[in-house]
Amino acid sequence: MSDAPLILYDALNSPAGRRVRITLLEKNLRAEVHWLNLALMEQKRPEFLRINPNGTVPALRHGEETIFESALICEYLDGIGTGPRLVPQEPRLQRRMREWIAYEQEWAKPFRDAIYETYARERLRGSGITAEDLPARIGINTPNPAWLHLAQSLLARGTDAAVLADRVAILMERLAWMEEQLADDRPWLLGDDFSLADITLAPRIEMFPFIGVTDISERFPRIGRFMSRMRARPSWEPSGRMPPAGAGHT
Ligand SMILES: N[C@@H](CCC(=O)N[C@@H](CS)C(=O)NCC(=O)O)C(=O)O
Repeated sequence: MSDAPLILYDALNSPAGRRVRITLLEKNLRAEVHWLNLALMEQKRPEFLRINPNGTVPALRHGEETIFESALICEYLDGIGTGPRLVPQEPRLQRRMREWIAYEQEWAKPFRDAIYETYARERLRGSGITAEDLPARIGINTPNPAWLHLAQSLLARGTDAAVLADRVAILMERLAWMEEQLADDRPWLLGDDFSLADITLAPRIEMFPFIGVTDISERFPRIGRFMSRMRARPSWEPSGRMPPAGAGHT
């Protein structure tokens, strides 16, 4: 195993990034974090696309290794860190863990639409950037006009309440399955043992207030209890800490 430092590319309020931060803490590992400014499309810089061709955070560099996709990064960290395994050894449980990850990845899509209607738009507007500044501010990060157009459309119009309501309705439908799975009062998604399934779902559920849904625990009490257990873990609070001021994020 490389003894090179772990370098994490991450962004403020990224649920996918928080999975990696939780895993680092659970596995007694430390990483140097590079905070990218998603509003300014730093994740689309050509040099970052060589690390993650999908242009999203998180991504990890470890010596010669570069890894993208939060679940794959977390599996890698589980292999190199210390402490209880987060990927179960038993094939049946491993399959179920991957099913939870696939479940979340599917509803990350409507969630992303909802984020564009809410937090992403506010983040860009709140950054003080004007429509006139935008081509230059985005242009230093990416030559791809598609990303400028996306930012321009966010700045130009307000929230589409109908799109937001539809995406929230889809997300509530998806969460009903998770609530049903927890009917047997298991402490963690795979049963008694904490795993990457829990680390995958919890940071996403924590993001619902960002799209205006503040009553998840009332709508889904078992998910609410799952989140309370998650928040009680020593890795939860530090994994949500803000980057140091001036670290280039919004
Ligand atoms: N499936 C990916 C999702 C990554 C993702 O969507 N990251 C978001 C932040 S949570 C991002 O970088 N968004 C910026 C963009 O899409 O340009 C993973 O789990 O790593």
